[in-house]
Amino acid sequence: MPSAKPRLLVTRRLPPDVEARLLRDYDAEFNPANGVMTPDDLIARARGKDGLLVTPADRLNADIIGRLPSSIRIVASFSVGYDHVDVKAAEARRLPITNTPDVLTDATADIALLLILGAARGAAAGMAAIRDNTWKNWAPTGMLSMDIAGKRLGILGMGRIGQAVARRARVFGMTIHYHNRKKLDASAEQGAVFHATAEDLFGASDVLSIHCASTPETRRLVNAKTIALLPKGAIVVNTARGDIVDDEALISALQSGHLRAIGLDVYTNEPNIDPRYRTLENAFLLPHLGSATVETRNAMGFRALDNLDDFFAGREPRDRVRS
Ligand code: 8YV
Repeated sequence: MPSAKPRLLVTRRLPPDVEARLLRDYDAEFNPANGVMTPDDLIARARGKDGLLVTPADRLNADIIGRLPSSIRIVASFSVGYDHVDVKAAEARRLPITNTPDVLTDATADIALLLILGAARGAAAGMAAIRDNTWKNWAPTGMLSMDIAGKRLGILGMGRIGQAVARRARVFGMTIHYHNRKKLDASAEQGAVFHATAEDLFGASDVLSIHCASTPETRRLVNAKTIALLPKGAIVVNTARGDIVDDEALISALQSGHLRAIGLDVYTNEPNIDPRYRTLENAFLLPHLGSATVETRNAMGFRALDNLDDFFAGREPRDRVRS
């Protein structure tokens, strides 16, 4: 007898509580290898399914969307970012795409603060000195870094996560500047200074923290030209998407001393990052941990399932994204 539950292909293993709900409500096929599926594998396994639950590692470009079986009626992404999906191509096929906003705002903002503090306070070099046993004595002039109190934090992209970073950074005594497509109203700004262009923001940022989505407009927005606008000794932090930054320009600005330090959680071509990053002692680097807490990953999974539940119950999914 055919199952009455909607049939889902789930491209990666998910937290146990999320999988338990999935198995209760769906006829779910998991990816036993738990690696990133090749496009051909994904398309083959999607045959006979009603929906897909994917992650940012699954690049759903127009070609792959065009090759998905017609039985697939929805794609829910386990992520807030949806630059891995060609939403226009999906719309052309009337295929709804959903994401998981809100639930990872705090976790990602926390990681941005960790990067700001880690970069400003020389944490990477400090940790290396402990690990390599090269810390020989405490010195009044040793390993001096930079206070963040009193410094200007430039937030590129003042959406949910950018605003959550601003709230935290104010507590640390930073003044907030931002650039966003739209100026926020005063209650959301909380005194933050709006800059009409990214270039203006760069000129006013002792620390630049990236929180915009990756789009054709923002790709490589942080490049040799714009980095040159940052004051000498500035810090760049990225918890958004690697492709917003030009690696070559960032690394050479760090090597030349124009930048004091960087803090990165996201990279171009993850996890095969530019190997030069590993050699830079003023680079505080994390492996895409923005949303990686038990609480947040559970909430993301439940949010993705809420969207699927809505869809299969005939309701508009709450987090449907548009091109
Ligand atoms: C992870 C993210 O890529 O949600 C996003 O857009 O960038 C990250 O938090 C995601 O959680 C992995 O599924």
